[in-house]
Amino acid sequence: MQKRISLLGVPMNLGQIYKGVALGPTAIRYAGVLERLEELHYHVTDYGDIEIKQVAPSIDEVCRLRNLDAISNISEVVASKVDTIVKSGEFPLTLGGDHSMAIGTIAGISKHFENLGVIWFDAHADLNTPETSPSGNIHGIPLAVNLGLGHEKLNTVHAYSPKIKQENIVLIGQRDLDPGEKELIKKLGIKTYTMQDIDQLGMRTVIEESIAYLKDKTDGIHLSLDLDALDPSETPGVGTPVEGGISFRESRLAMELLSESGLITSAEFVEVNPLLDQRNRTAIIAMQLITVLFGKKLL
Ligand code: HAR
Ligand code: MN
Ligand code: MN
Ligand code: MN
Repeated sequence: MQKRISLLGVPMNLGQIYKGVALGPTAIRYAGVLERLEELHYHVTDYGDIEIKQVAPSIDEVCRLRNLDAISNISEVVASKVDTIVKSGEFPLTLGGDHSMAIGTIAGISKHFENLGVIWFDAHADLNTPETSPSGNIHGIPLAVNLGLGHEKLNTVHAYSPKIKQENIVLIGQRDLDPGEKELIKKLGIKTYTMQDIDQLGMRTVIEESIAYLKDKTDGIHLSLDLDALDPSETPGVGTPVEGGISFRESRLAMELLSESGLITSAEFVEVNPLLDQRNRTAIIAMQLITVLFGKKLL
């Protein structure tokens, strides 16, 4: 794996209702992510946090999405910054912040790839469109946006669309899918490993199959890891917890296998909200998973 890492915080909190998710990047830094990566002999440049100006809450009158213009503008800033990082040859590691940040991160990354693969590790699919979103919360739509199926103001961030192809996506960990998302997954044939699939196959097979599925047709793989993929008993500090999730041990195994594959070219760890947490547990787990992704061994 690339020995130079760029760390970037995206304290985005406009994609859902809990303000405290803006403290996610700080919480993961306080858990010691930079020091742990340096111990693994990475050269880490911390670019700090993107500035997120707090705006008065708004709902678009036509599409009912919340904070649409603000998120569109911030996504442009995130995309430019991440684009610069990819150009510099460093590994972009972004910390969130709510999952709407993936509109900007993937916009900045995918420009540099013909066929970017995406692994979406999440209790949710984040595949609502403005039409199917039950909440109007933009953290529920970023994957649809990246397929060019969101709102135009989001689809066209960084001046191109779509960002990714449906056949280059793997979903892992889903257990809370809205009707429109289920329909879209089936219609587009998106490779999906729900919790039920993980229970039946085991995480090792799920990751091996995911790698085999993406390996030959992609020229890079972005890992988008939402901490709510894990069970809320282990990562309680998330805004939309869903029972029956992936264990820390299964997640660590997934990171080990992805690390060994050498195929991951960018990653983001999102939805950490220390104000909903106990003793920063969720950020500490995020930090631990990051170190395993970057090659930390138990022995
Ligand atoms: N599917 C629901 C919605 O669209 C909830 C989405 C929750 N999303 C996240 N990101 N936490 O995965 O509102
Ligand atoms: Mn998500
Ligand atoms: Mn591309
Ligand atoms: Mn989620």
